[in-house]
Amino acid sequence: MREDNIEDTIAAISTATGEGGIGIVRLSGSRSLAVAGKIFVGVDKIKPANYQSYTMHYGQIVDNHKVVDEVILSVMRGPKSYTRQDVVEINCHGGLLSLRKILDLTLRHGCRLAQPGEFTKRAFLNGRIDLAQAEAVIDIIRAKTDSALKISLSQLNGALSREINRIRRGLLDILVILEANIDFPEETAQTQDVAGILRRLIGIDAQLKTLLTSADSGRILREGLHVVICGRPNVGKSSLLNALLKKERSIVTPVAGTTRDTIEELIDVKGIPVRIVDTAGILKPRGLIEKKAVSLARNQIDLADLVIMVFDASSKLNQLDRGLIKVLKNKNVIAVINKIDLKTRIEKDKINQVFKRIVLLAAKSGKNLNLLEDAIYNFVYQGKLAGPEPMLVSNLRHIQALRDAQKLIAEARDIHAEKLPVEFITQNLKDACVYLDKILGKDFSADLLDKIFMDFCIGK
Ligand SMILES: Nc1nc2c(ncn2[C@@H]2O[C@H](COP(=O)(O)OP(=O)(O)OP(=O)(O)O)[C@@H](O)[C@H]2O)c(=O)[nH]1
Ligand SMILES: [Mg+2]
Repeated sequence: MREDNIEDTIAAISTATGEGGIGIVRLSGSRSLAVAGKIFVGVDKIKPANYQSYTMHYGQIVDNHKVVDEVILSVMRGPKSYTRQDVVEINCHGGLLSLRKILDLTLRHGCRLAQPGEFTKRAFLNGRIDLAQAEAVIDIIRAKTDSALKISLSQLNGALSREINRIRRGLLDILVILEANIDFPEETAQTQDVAGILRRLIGIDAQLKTLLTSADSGRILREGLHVVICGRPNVGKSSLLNALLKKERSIVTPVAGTTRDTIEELIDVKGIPVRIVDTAGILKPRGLIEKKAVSLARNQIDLADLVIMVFDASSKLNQLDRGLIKVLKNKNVIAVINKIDLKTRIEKDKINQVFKRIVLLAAKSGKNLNLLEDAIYNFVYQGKLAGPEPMLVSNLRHIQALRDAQKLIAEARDIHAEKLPVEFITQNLKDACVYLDKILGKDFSADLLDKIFMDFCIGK
């Protein structure tokens, strides 16, 4: 059972552990200023209880007249604070001992140690931010690339919440019309409504689908795009990995069958985190090791978000190429025609018939490598460049709720198109609303909150 009474005044070290220039102990709750008054002596000789909001004060933390540290105290009075409660932040020296001693003093004078994420949870429970915004806080802390950070910031800003609210309002509008139709059927022009409501349902379905499309890119930006390089032996797969990595990671030799194990690396392609895997060339396996290597490569292909199939420009397509094309026909593939510095013999149009994304390059010299990076980037954004305010969903919980809502709306749309009585669809619309409410946290359980905030660090 979590101890998380919102009336308690809580305290925690809010900066990362380890040595740092400064460290922060944060307090939130009605007794924050009173506790500060017991441990802080400002050079201005004013009691913290009398400090104005948004002011900073230089002074000392003292324990029984003994100086613990020299600090700056910041005061943010509720409701205009992170948690909407009175918040005090003590900026002290960043050593663990100093931070621990100050935290300990606050606990001795009436604070309770904060649970993970409890400051942000209070911001949510006190209505300053909704649940989607609260979740964005942890994503910001964890973001690995610029793009991931951008999505999380826009989510914290409320971009996603505004879009969900807009869809929700659209649903409620339809429900109002439907309820009127049920209560006073003779007063509403039934025939006109069917077309009008159908149009609205189609619109909402489209809005949900747009959000879900963006979810694919969102998930990738959060978790990384899983890219697998494959191709027959000796086409230059390892050379391509090294070129993308800009270092000699994978062994390159003129001997076919050089790579036996799969090699995985994390790279940043124009802000997208990419987990890239080099595999053994797919060939007709002879020995046991080759068999194992080929089956490992095939497993990797099954797991990939995107496959880069490498061809050798200087030779004609052979049986191995054709076999692999067949395997990859229905996957997300970028075809790379490598070694364009050599005389070209490959039948490019045959590749073009199967794969719409083709890049010609030379891995050895790095020529046209940027075109491959562009192709990966465009694959993630489906050819659409992210707008000034990318409306991206990246959180799995949100994606699931949106999928559930969209399913219900699509079903309602089909039922309504059949001109069945409106009672048939009102429940769908209400349930879809509940799913949207879950994203925003209008409808939440203690369990859900525990699950979400458990992931946070203490002090946030
Ligand atoms: N001319 C030319 N040669 C290249 C290019 N890229 C790779 N090669 C050469 O092709 C040979 C094979 O390269 P690798 O990168 O080892 O090929 P691989 O596909 O990983 O081969 P396996 O691991 O054996 O399946 C090496 O001799 C490379 O130097 C290129 O762009 N131009
Ligand atoms: Mg190799």
